[in-house]
Amino acid sequence: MRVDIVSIFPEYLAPLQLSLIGKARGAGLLDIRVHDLRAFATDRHRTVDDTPFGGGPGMVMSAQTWGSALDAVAPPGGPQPRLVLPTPSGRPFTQSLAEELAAEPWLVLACGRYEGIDARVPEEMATRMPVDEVSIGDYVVNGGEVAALVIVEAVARLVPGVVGNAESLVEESHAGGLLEAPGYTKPAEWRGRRVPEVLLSGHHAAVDRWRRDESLRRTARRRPDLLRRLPAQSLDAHDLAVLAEEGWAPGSDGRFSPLDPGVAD
Ligand code: JBE
Repeated sequence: MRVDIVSIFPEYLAPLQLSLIGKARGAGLLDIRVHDLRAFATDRHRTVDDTPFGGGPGMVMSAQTWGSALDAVAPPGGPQPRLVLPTPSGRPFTQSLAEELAAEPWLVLACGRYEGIDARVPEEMATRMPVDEVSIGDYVVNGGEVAALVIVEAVARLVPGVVGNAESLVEESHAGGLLEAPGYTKPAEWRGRRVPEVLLSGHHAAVDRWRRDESLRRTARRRPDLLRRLPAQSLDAHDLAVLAEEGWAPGSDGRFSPLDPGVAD
């Protein structure tokens, strides 16, 4: 997979040289190219922003600079990438979107700063490539670079070969719309706290069942929003019994809701 990242702070993307992502680049699985937006500014001061039409605080990144940069990265008329613009006003970035993006051969990430990028840029680019304005969460960071790191890491680890043990991708949190069960390692007792006995039993089926129960309980307690999105038909009778203990049951629409509204939710 090829990933181009455009930013006024290319050094912000340096962590992509480390760890799993860095190794995958070395192995030729990922071709990540970072570009300095300022190289596409035309004035003496390399200006990339201007005051907003209509007034208001802050500065807006100019369409001309972004247009030149994106034309240089993905020349019109040639093969086109999928363009991702991290912004707090984008649609939520989820594991499911990460899976979708991981299937693309080529992504371009456009990192905005200040009050964002002139809104005509995504409009114009959408005439020749798929464009997604994406948010990593309901909080504000100083620019799209940190969000780009999150998105690239979540996507890259789903590219075949990047994560050595493919099983760890199946087991982890969010894989099946549920949170992952808690993990433990030696010693079996630490400061008087014992590891759940079933994990020491060597009884694999019992361990799997216990982990499934913990996933369901954790999801119900910590992320009722995820539980509401879970199709009841994907669960067996034992799963339903565990969730009933947590105060949740499926309705006629096959969706979960609290048995005692206002308590579990
Ligand atoms: O979520 N995001 O993609 C952001 C981008 C820029 C600033 N804050 C964000 N949350």
